[in-house]
Amino acid sequence: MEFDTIAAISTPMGEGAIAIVRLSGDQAFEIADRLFRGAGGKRLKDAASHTIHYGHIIDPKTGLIAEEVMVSAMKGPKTFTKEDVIEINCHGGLISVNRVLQLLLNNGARLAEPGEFTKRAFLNGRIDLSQAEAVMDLIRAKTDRAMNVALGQMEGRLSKLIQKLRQEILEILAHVEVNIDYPEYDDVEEMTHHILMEKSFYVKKEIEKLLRTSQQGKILREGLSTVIVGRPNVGKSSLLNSLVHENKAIVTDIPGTTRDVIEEYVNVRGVPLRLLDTAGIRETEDIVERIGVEKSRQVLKEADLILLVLNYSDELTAEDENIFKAVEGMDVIVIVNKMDLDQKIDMERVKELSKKHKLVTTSLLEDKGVDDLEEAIASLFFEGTIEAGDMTYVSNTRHIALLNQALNTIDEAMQGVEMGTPIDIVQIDLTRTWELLGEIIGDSVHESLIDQLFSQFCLGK
Ligand SMILES: Nc1nc2c(ncn2[C@@H]2O[C@H](COP(=O)(O)OP(=O)(O)OP(=O)(O)O)[C@@H](O)[C@H]2O)c(=O)[nH]1
Ligand SMILES: [Mg+2]
Repeated sequence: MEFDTIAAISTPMGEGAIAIVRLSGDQAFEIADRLFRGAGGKRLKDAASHTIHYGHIIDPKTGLIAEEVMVSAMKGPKTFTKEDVIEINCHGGLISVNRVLQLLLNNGARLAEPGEFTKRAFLNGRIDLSQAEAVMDLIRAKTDRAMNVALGQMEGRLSKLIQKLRQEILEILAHVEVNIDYPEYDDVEEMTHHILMEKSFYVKKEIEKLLRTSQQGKILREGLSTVIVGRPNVGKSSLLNSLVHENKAIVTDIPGTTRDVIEEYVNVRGVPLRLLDTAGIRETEDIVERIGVEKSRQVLKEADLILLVLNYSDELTAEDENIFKAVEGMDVIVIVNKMDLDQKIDMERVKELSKKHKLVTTSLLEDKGVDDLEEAIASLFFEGTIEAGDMTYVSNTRHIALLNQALNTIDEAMQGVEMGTPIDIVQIDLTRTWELLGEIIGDSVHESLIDQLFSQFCLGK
């Protein structure tokens, strides 16, 4: 395919040591050569591919030096977009990169839309749609695990699986075709029935397996939203600090220290957590604290996991009991903290309240019990549901929706066979399943969807 030549700043806006302006398209070398003056008058178009060159960007109108640069020259097809690509490394700083970009735009390049470089990689057949989406996930990954999932997807792990399933469906369709073309053979019908059920069952199971990973996939990508709650002064902020191994939250002996929700990302034994420390929940006259308490109640509702902290050296109060009520039915780990002090809490009552939850005891001051807590978090996450370490995770909402639809259509096909529905009706359901799976990797997707998907990317990617 032939496209015009696009340009964009590919590094984040702001000050940095270097910033990169990227050009992609047939004219990339020509346009760059209009502006670039290398040592000894060297032209980029004569340079060997995948080499880097020192020189200056000259404004052709004034003849003045606009910027001192290093230019990477990469000829297609072994580039990100499969097109000719030029990357101009400028000094970091808004003025300098913008100046270079402006000159490129004045000399034949067009400003790229968000995601247009990746879109070209897709349109030029270097990657499929799920791989392109993985590029975006990779940029947004907040945890190591999320990064690995995205990398796996970018390498095409999910694509291969989907292709395999589509191949299976094609084979089923071939049998159906035989049945339609040669209905006069009696045994054909029986055989088709058998093969159809067997293969469809396999495809269905595989889709279900993928869908089961989707919850974990989402968590791996965004982190398990984990909220630390409890009365003031029980040690919530101390808990956040000990889980992230850093003093991120202010800890004092004054009840009501934390006023706003504090957010930190941390990896606990392979489980990515988005950890939220909240203001201690209590009735209060202090207006700032009251807003904080209200926020605590709100984040509570959206949590995947609750760490409910109690004070061993204090009696249980009505507020503690209320917090238990508020988290009923959620995944909760109850933490009885300050074990180093004298007991005042009624442990029998705590155990009763924690019947459906995990219970650990800690002394955060003495750094005791944190291991047990980490263990409890990891086992909650990995218990039963998650399988081998490097399996393929589905984490993208668009993929999940398509897989769900594919599951429905294959179900309908199977029900049709069971009920003796005419085979050409079954064929329609099977074909639809094949198409839906194709949409995941970008076969048979509508152009407007492609535009919309890529527009979610950042500029210059
Ligand atoms: N003795 C003892 N003190 C602790 C322990 N954990 C925390 N503390 C102390 O308890 C006080 C309160 O700790 P924070 O972590 O600020 O408590 P919090 O729950 O965040 O309090 P608010 O933000 O006010 O709701 C501090 O003085 C901590 O040093 C513990 O295990 N033992
Ligand atoms: Mg606090």
